[in-house]
Amino acid sequence: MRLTPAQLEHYRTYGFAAVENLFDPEELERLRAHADRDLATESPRRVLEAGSSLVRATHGAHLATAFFGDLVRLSRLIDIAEQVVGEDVYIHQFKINAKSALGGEMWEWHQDSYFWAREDGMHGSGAMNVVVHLDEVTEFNGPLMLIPGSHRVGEIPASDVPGQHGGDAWLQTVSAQLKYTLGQDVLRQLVDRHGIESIKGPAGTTLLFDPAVVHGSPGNLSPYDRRLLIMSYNRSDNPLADVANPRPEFIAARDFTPLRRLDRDEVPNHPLGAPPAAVTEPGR
Ligand SMILES: O=C(O)CCC(=O)C(=O)O
Repeated sequence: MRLTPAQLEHYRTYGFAAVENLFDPEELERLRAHADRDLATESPRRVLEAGSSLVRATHGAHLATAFFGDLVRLSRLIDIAEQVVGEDVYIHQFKINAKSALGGEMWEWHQDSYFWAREDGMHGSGAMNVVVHLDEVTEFNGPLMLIPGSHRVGEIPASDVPGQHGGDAWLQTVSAQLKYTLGQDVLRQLVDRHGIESIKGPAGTTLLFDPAVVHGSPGNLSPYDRRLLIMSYNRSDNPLADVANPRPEFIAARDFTPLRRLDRDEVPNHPLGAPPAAVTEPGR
């Protein structure tokens, strides 16, 4: 599957593009079942909302489960990723964000690329995010919000909350109080110029976005969950540099081997089976 020239043009101009019908209803059902299984499984990859037993997210499910390991290798995804970034790709990050009903917390405004440069040593611009919404998204359950065109501004200075290093320090890069966020003045200038777009739509709504696009999302005050998957592809020839305190492999993969496409472009029908294996650190 390839993007149309209009979709590609939209992506280059605004930093994001919607893709319709990437998954059919049965495939979406499988995605939800396996996402729920991963979210329900205790593991070092799983993060809770601060001071709560609600699950915020899991990371690196593609390393821990055959289902998600195969999902990222679907031709339809690799075709699009290669079309956009122009080369062989691997998965830098894989997140399942739960944004639970009545308590899923916000994501502050940020650029993913800012985190990836500082925390992971990713310096080129060879990456692309694929977001698949597993639930209907409305203005009430915490939609993703983007500042269109902000990827063309480049790296935008962010506040740096002084943090610890090693151990659990990576949690600061995925919690509701993010390590690097944009200040009000900078945001105001950006929004004055570019506006804000919020992504709403039925379950299955799929969005591609450039990791340099400024984005965030409010908390979920509705009685409906807003689960989503984010698969971050990066060019295999844009590997991470060494950094002093690398984040765990399940947050920032260091195996840059190009992904091989699955033989069939079908969402795998693996039984839910046993819970996913624990990912141990370092490596896999
Ligand atoms: O789940 C969301 O609403 C936003 C997620 C996000 O910004 C991120 O994972 O970097």
